[in-house]
Amino acid sequence: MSQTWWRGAAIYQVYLRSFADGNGDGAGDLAGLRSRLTYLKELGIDAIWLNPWYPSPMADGGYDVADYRDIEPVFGTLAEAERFIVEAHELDIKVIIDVVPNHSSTQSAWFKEALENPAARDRFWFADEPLNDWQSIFGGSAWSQVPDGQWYLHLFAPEQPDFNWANPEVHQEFEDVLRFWFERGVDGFRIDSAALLYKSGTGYEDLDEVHDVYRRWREVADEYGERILIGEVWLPDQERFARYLRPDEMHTAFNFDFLSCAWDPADLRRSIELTLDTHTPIGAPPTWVLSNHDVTRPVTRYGRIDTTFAHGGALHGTPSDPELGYRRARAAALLAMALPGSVYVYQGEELGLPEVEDLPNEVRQDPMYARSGGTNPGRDGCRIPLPWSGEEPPFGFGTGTPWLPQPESWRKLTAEAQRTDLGSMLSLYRTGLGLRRKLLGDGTLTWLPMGEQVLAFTRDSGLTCVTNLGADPVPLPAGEVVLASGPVEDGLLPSDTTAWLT
Ligand code: TEU
Repeated sequence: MSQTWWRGAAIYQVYLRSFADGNGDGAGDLAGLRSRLTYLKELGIDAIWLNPWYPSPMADGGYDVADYRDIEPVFGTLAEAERFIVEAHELDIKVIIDVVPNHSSTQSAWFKEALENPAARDRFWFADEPLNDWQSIFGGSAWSQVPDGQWYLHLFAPEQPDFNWANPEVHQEFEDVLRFWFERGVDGFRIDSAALLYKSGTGYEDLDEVHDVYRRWREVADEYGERILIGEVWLPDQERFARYLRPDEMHTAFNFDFLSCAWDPADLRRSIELTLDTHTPIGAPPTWVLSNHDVTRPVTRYGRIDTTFAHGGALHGTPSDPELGYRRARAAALLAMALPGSVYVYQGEELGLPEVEDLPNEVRQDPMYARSGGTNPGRDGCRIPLPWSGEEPPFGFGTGTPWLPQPESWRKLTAEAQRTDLGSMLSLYRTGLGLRRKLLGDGTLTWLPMGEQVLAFTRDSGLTCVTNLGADPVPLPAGEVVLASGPVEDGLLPSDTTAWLT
């Protein structure tokens, strides 16, 4: 791969707990992932991003990290993680791991020390009374009290105390953590809640000081050669967003504008143009993201009347037409893959899994559900263990009972069932990612005028991508159709369909 593999990479997100279970305890693990690496190779991806794999009480699915230098025993061991990195590299697959610098776990050594010794509290935000009326992003107050009467800040769950980034010890700690994993061969970090680290009297989002942290992290990454930093930066202000991607900060950041965008030609065009306009001047490659472990699965979202992604589960359970959603998700996948920059595939997207919206409340584990008093269903519905094979749960996920129940209807969606079906979502992803490797990736695009309902552009390689978002079929431009998300007959592209032409 080229020196700058990350500029045009296809990155597959592994939510380890739900990927594949190698030891039969009902939770995914490194053994399961290692046994499925050839599946990922055949899918045609360049890199894997893993959600946090560190020891964790799992109050927030592993985003409550108790030890940044080890592996959660449910997932495996540090030695196994090292073997996994080597095996992925042997297949020419890069490994990106999650780092969580905004907050820790109440079970971390530092927080336990702070509880025992009030003189050791400066690594967190402790105070005699709540310093403000901030609400936790998961609901309820952002302040909780410890037995001796002091309060500490947690922007997320009470089990996730926020670090105090005004303390140089915190900086030192995270630079050491980055080195620890770079030395073990990881190719990059996805930085959780990256804009939230600093707090002031006025707020916590996107304070200017945060950029000093990433400048320093970039220096550390650069010491190890081609290693990358990817930011989770949810900021509507594109000028502020772009600051994180200056040449001496992060390499890329997730495109949440595109992820949240409605299935609408004008909205999508606006989002794509905004993205290109934001990234081009700073020379950072855009990213194209349709889903992740925090948001509604595209098959379900695109089948609704309101096709945007809404926070707080606002659209949960609203009617969704499964066939319409599936067709649009296929078209969206080829559109995202054809755009210049890197593309993300969240596990199960390639199988066309829907959001599971009818989970019994008693099995829900996401803290959003309990913290919101049940008004927000939380994110469990996009984190259901993957269906690999067979006719009934656990669908080859492992031998134990999966930690969240899988719908019976997923027998049609297993990787095994889709592997040999040329019309399946899996085949579309495999062919699309394969062609993308040869013809697409980084670069620019040129729009083709095909009317308001159609998004059409040509890439430097000569590949043309046409998406029809109108109700009626449209004639395709001249060229050979090399891939389409739906049936193309007599040179006509149906509604909600994408075609690639050379
Ligand atoms: O998410 C950050 C974040 O702001 C989320 O709360 C987001 O707004 C929400 O999930 C959208 O539905 C990151 C992780 O991706 C998430 O899984 C963690 O729960 C969170 O940080 C805390 O670590």
